[in-house]
Amino acid sequence: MGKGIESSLVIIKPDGVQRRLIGRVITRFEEKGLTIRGMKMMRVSSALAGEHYAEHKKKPFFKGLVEFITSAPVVVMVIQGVDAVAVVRGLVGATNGREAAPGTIRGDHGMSLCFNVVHASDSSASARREVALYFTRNELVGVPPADYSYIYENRDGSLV
Ligand code: 3AN
Repeated sequence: MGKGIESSLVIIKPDGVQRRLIGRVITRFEEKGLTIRGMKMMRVSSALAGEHYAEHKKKPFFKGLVEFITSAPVVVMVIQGVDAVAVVRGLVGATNGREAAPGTIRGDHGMSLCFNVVHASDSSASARREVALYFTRNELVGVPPADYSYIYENRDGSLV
């Protein structure tokens, strides 16, 4: 059963930005038929990184993860579509770039577990929490793209 229209938070991490992969990553989401509802380039503060990765606070890699995500600019996006959270995770691939399937963003562009090019929300609840951490309401656009009637058929989900 699908979940209907969802938004997912995607971050092109410092490695993706420094390696000039911004355009390629955005293209994957656009080509799929997903919609970008908000996007900005920013530097993540330690406080924001701590909140974002709160579930990993006790993990041995937490400090390195916060250092990495705050080390250089990132691009954050809100990506919308029917079942967007699962669809985006599928496009992104497994956490470790060496294990991620070819054809996924991580599978095609990464060799690392920590430097894995993108972050994507792992559930609808995480997505809501993460979107609210990075974006204010007025930074998100609400106009449905003109091509929706060619991307979705009526039975695909309740369209905005
Ligand atoms: P995902 O990003 O696939 O949801 P999570 O939520 O398990 O993966 O981990 C969040 C981030 O923490 C990953 N994107 C990765 O950068 C980093 N990470 C996860 N596990 C490890 C680990 N064992 N060692 C170093 N970094 C890790």
